[in-house]
Amino acid sequence: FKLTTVEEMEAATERLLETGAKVGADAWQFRVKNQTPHCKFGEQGICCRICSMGPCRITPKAPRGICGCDAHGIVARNYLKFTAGGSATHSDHGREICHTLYCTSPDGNYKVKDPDKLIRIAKEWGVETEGKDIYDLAHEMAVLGLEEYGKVFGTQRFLKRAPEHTQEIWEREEIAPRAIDREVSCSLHMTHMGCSSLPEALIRQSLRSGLSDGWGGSMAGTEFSDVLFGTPKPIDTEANLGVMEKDNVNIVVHGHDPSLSEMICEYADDPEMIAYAKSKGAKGITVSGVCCTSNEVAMRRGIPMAGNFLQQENVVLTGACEAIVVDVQCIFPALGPLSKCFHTKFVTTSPIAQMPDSEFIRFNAETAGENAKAIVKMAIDNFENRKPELVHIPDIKQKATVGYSVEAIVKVLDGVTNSQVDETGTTKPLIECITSGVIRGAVAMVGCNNPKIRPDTAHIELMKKLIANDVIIIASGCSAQAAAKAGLMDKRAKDLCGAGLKRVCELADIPPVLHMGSCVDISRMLVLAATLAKDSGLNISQLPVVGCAPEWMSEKAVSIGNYVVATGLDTFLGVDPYVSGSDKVAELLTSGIRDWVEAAYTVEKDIDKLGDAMIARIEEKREAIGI
Ligand code: NFS
Ligand code: SF4
Repeated sequence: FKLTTVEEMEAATERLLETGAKVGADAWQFRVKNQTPHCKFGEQGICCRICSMGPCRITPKAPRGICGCDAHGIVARNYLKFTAGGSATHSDHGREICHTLYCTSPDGNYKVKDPDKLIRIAKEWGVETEGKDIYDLAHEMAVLGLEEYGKVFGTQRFLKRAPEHTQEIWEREEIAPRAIDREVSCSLHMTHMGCSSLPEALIRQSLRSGLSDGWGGSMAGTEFSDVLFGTPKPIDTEANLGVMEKDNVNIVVHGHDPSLSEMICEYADDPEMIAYAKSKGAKGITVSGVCCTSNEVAMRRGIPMAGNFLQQENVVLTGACEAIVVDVQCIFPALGPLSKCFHTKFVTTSPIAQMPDSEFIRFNAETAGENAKAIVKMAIDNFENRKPELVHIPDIKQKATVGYSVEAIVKVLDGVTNSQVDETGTTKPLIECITSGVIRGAVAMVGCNNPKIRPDTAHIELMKKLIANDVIIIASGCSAQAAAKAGLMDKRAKDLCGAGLKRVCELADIPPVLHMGSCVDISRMLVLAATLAKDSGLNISQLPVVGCAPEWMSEKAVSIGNYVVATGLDTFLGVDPYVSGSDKVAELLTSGIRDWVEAAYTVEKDIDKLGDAMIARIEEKREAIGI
């Protein structure tokens, strides 16, 4: 067993770019060159264009905008807008899932696959479940879920899942999120010309808006996706471009909402469709994924992961992609013109993400079956249009075991300790591994990749370093896919761990990097942290657990950072969130907010130092609680 190196992945990309050159294709590798160096004002967050007296830029000679706003106000406003964008995006995804739940019926496109989980959430929300038809309950819960977005009074229902201490902090600091949409609106209100310019107020609202995502919209997205499509359990799959199959019709699903990708997988597996593909000269149909929708279907169906964010153009460059089917978020508009250089159909499906040079097949929960069937058929019909001379699928892939929901983690770790712990079905065995020092702590590795960092290296190198130091990794999003591509989700990667973590991997039969799902599934990590805190009697901020997004790029990632920090977990970033233009804002984020929420950010662009800083923090936390 050997990990795939970043060099090997880059060589595969180089070979694909050669194909691209033949057909005149553009790629991010070239566009980055055209865009660097980036605008310094933008990088530092000191450019404001929220009113038409501007745009205003802060310089030593011009320390204030025309309205008189200083660098601190401008940077903090930009930061809050960035957060609100991310929070809106995740949460709207959650809303779509609630809507899909509302569309379930025993003989329709969508069914309730995990009724037990639905009943569990209903009980948590104080909804009567006794003697109720499961579909009636699903519809009732869907409406209640949707109401969380616009509730007139009160705060998010899921906040009750947090330990008392955390809830008290949120109340005390006035950051307990109210209606999800309200927090987004309120953020945009605060950042309007002539509203807030006090950094403390703007950063506080950033935390609140983030929390409305993590403990609101994202959590609804995760929980109700599990109800609809099943709660993930460990399952074997593969990752990297080599999962595409030369003789098959290749359909790549890309985006975020499992309502679409689940349906595509369903129809691609239909004997009638497979027979149709064979009639067109293919041996079968392969569905693989890119970005978070890939994580969703990998976790639940073992659908292979073709790659993460910065690999999305590569799937088209293989010349073997019949259709790349997208819904929302993180989709390069570049896919339109790129697919025109090949036979690939670029299929957009959501009114929220419409792009030039795509074929728009509007996907609705109500007509999902027909829509998915039409898309699969379109891909099959396109097989004969392949240009064989352009086909090259890099022979590069790794095995991965994925599907570690909180429920699954609790289950696999039951019985890893041989001592007094006899309470099964709790996180106590994991806590014992941590308190005994067999595992030093845990890092939640999340987020995107970004050309500002050599893609995937930070994820992979940090994970290697951490597991060698007996730190277990939980991963999601494109970080999880980086791990899978490298081979870190292969159970044999246990040999790269320190002795303690290796033993745990053997006893529990797990890889050292646990795939917890998509980015909305970072809500699973919140639930895990809350459960660990409750089961151990510690506060979340006392746990030797931290979060890390070393290559993040999107607004969603900033929203995530805010809710992870506001939940009490220190968060380590490898890319600066455009705040270097204000020492006040930078100070607040890296230290000041610790007084509010018991955690803060560390920004460190040197990846090795970032890893050292995380290990040091974990050891500090251990020492503070005397373990
Ligand atoms: Ni997350 Fe998922 Fe990837 Fe980044 Fe985009 S796919 S929601 S934002 S790029 S990790
Ligand atoms: Fe300039 Fe103030 Fe208008 Fe921003 S709000 S563009 S700083 S005048």
